[in-house]
Amino acid sequence: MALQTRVKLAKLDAPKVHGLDHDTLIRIYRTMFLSRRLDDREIQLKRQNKIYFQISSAGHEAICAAMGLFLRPGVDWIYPYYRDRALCLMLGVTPLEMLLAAVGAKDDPSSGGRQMPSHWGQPKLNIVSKSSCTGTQFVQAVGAAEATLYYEGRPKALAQAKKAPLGEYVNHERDEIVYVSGGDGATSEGEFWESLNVACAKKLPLLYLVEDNGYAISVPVEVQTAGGSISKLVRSFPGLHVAECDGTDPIESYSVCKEAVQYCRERRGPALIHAQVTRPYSHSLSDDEKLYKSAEEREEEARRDPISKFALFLVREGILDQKQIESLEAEVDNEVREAADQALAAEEPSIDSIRMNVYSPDVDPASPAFEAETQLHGAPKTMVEMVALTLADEMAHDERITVFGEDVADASREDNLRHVKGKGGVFKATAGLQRKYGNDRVFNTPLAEASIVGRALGMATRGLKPVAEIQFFDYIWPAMMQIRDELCVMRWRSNGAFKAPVVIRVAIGGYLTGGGVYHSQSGESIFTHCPGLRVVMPSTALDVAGLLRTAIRCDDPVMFLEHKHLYRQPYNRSEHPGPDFTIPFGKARMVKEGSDLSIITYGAVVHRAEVAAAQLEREGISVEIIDLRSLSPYDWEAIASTVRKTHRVIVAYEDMLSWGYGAEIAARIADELFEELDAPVRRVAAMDTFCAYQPKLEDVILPQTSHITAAVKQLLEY
Ligand SMILES: Cc1ncc(C[n+]2csc(CCOP(=O)(O)OP(=O)(O)O)c2C)c(N)n1
Ligand SMILES: [Mg+2]
Repeated sequence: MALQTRVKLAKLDAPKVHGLDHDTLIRIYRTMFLSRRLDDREIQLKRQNKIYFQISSAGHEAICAAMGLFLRPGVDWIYPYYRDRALCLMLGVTPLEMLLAAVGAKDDPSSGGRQMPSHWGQPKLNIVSKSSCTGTQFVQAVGAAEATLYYEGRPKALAQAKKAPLGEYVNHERDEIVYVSGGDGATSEGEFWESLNVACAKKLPLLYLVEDNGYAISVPVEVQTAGGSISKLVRSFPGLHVAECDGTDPIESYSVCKEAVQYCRERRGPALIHAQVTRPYSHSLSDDEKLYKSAEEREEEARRDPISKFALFLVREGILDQKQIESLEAEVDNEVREAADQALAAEEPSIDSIRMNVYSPDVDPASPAFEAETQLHGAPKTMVEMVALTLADEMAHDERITVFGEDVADASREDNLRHVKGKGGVFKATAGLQRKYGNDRVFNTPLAEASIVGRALGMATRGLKPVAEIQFFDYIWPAMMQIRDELCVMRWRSNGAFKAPVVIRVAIGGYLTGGGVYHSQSGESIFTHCPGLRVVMPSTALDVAGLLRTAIRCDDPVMFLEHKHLYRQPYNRSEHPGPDFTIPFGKARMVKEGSDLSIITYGAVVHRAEVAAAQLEREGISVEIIDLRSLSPYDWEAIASTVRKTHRVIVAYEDMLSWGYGAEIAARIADELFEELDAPVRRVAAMDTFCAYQPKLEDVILPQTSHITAAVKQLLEY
């Protein structure tokens, strides 16, 4: 291998320089230079229109190469960002693999041509797929570090995770650590602060590297960060080891990384390195730094360039002479040329492949494998009781399951458990679980929704099965980017290398009396609009049992919408259907057969439709009701067959009338079943405004039985 050829040039009995032997110093330089040359080559290819995007690691090579000496590929868990090329080279990502990503080749191991270059990801090296979002990685890395501690105490969970799909990449070692990096700009994201809070509170083995090149595109660091120094700001986090270094100097970086890595390995808590680096090549090829950086600044950066500085150092210290440097560089150039030639000749992904890995290829939650008979027993349970019972059943045999969110534990202060009944969720949906399964499996989180979902994703990436709770649908928005850009996309963007089988339970919906705009909203269509995510919304306790179990046993992210108004109703209770009762996703429930008209509905409107149908029955009108219960996927067969039977259809839903979930169903019926219709498709839905606190106002906003009855009569007049 080329690297070894060069290493032989060093004198075997050479003394150490700053604690580093000559081979290591040469290895660092070679990696830094290779990183720079790969950037240069990509820039050339971009200018020749042979690749489509370029973002460089130039200026960041020294700190990244130094860090790479301490992280162990396939053992430590790595959440790098796009300027970590030298680190990834150190860990074993090859120049060819990097250039395969640049050309968007089928065999690009990070994404199969789906993501931009420099979005690293390789499961065999524990390098977790990264998105383009600045900052999302921090909370995911927290989840990964929580998995480290969890596996330490729960070997059975590790064994179970290894048996699941992609289990070949599940691993854990006693002194492993998690690494996460980002730029100075990314530290302004809330997720950075949310992550530090949890990492310090839980003393996680998490190493942060902030690569501060003084700019976030054109925004200078003093505008980005109060006082201009992130390390100054974070020094008061308890237990956080903080160090600052010149990240353009590999030797200084080496000693700082060594100490920080050791701190994390010894389980003393998290560490943060603030490395001052440069950014000599503009933000990306789409940016021109001359538009906002002065000539003096750019000259100063050039003087600090890590590559030229370190080459000079090696010559001055007598480690390599000028000729040896030139020969090393020529060798690297050859390596890059060969890799580029190979990458340019590489096969492109097939057009058909675009649909692959949106969902799990291993577990199909809509398949007959999830059909099961009920074994009803015990007293009837409400919907909310059934949530807790189903979680308890599944947790009993699957130690990978963790349950967390705001207020979900019985009591965080364990001593109190002897004297108090316990909270177990604001709706009691998780009551008793902490008491039964321990506070490492069931725990409260800080009030920070992005980190709840991000942590869940980090745990799921490492093989756990998190069931996270978002207390109210109205407060899901801080987590939106973690859901839409991370959870939903993880499997697809890594071309099936990583997965995100998280269950997010969310209390949703109105009809509350006094809920108001922030405790009553719907909005399921926003999430059914996200490929990669399964969305279900049961309206009975029996469906809760079946669908929640399927959600947990499936291998995709699932949003499990629990209607608050239905939690404790007497009319939808059920006896326990047995510990293995599952219901396939995408299968509607026939609530009531009828012949004159069909109502397609779900959630709290199901019962309103039933009441309307009972009234209409007395007037001789026969209504068929379909409860979709699974919104993505949904049961088009059931919809089509009821429309073919009655030829008149109402789509009734609590979401907004315009662009709400039912609008799409109505559009598809009009589009594909037009010939079957004897009347236009009608929607009965919420007004396009907000749920008000005043009950009278809420009544007019949300769909009511009377609205359904009126719509039925109107349609029958056609
Ligand atoms: C959440 C999010 N907002 C905005 C962007 C657009 N964007 C990409 S990189 C970047 C600047 C990042 O700066 P910094 O964190 O300092 O990293 P650097 O590129 O300087 O290494 C911005 C604004 C993004 N990718 N993600
Ligand atoms: Mg920056």
